[in-house]
Amino acid sequence: MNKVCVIGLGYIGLPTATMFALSGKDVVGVDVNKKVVETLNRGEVHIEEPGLGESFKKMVNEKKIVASTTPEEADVFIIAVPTPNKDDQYKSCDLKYVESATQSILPYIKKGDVVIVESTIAPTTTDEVVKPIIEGEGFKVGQDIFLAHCPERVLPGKIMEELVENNRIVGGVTEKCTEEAAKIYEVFVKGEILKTTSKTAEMSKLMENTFRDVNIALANELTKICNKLDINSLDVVRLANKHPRVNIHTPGPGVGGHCLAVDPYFIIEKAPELAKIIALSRETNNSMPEYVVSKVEKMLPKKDSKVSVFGITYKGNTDDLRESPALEIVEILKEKGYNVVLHDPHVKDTELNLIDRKEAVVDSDMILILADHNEFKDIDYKELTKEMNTPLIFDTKAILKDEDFEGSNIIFKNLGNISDDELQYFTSKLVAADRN
Ligand code: SAJ
Repeated sequence: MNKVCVIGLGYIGLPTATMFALSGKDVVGVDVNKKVVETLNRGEVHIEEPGLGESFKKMVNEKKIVASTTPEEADVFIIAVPTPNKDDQYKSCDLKYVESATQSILPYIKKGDVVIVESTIAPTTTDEVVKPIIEGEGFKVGQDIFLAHCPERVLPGKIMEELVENNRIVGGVTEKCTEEAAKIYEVFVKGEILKTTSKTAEMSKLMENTFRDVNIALANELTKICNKLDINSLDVVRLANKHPRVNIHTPGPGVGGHCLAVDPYFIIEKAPELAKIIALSRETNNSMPEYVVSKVEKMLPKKDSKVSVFGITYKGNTDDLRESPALEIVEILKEKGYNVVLHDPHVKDTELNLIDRKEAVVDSDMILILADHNEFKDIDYKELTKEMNTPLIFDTKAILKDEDFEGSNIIFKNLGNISDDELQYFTSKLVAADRN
């Protein structure tokens, strides 16, 4: 194996292409976006990922990697294109990019080549969708062409490191396909290479993220039940997790990002009558933004109150806004008439009108924490809340503690202490204060 052709130069394809070049292979990276190809051929990268830029530039200078809008003949073809949700009933896996990427390599593949799909796909897609496209060209998969699904499982921010260190699932359409694909990853993977079938590989990848989604849903459901029964759910999570075999996840304002909020639907679409817990978990996690807003409404019955949102990303310490439940909460609050201002030290977007922390809290009625950025953990809230109309903090990410506010005039709420009883008492006090 000397030459690798990578289709799709995004968050996964570009680091993967760079990794093969660093390992001494000749690489051609293909992307439909001409601008991206031009940028890359100048030695610059269009995505932010630690360690990627320098390595890529070096490989371009050494002519080990080149970007192009069309594929070239190679020994290995790697497909790393997006697979979004479709707009249909099940939010099923949209394979249009995987299909067109496969079509695009047909004129360039030859006997003995290996084709690998890294994109996240619904179970059985490699067998039922990709294989027929290749065989339609007269090749026999398993004899002429070796086809496998090798899902990516790396964490943005640590991709260059995790591509090498993580264990890698390699699932071939036939045993020979698995063996041939495994050899490709042995070039740079230091983790274990886990050999299996393509459909087992597809399902394993999806279940990793589904496992997490279902567990978060359980925590979110627990919170709703506890708030009805006047029990602190965060205390329940903390105490139950003292058991050696229990790991209840953390309740929050919802589940975002490009994986947990997307992948479970690819399982549901294949067996909707059976995927009950998975579907219900999606529903539960999707209900959290409305739930958070309903609690804000109880705390701030006056619909023109000012709400200062701290953190709009889908999780802490990232600038990633994809599927962010925080943005959904902001939208619903605005629709209801609240005066919502946004503060997020990680996001650069100017269209969102982000403002700094101090400005955000002036005359505010609530600080609403929606992302667990480290910056929010060490703020002197006693000082900050002085500028507020009501010194009320609602922390939906459980980053602050009740003890932090003992003896202060700050009213501190989190998902654990907003039971129906608590809030009834709380609002009656607020209304009384307003009458005076
Ligand atoms: N969240 C909670 N409660 C928790 C944990 C997370 O509400 O206890 C929320 C987060 O705030 C966020 C969402 O869930 O909105 C997802 O965050 P995450 O950190 O669980 O996951 P991702 O999407 O950033 O990354 C996941 C990872 N998968 C697993 O941990 C099984 C990562 O390893 C994968 O590489 C990535 O998906 C992927 O590409 O599949």
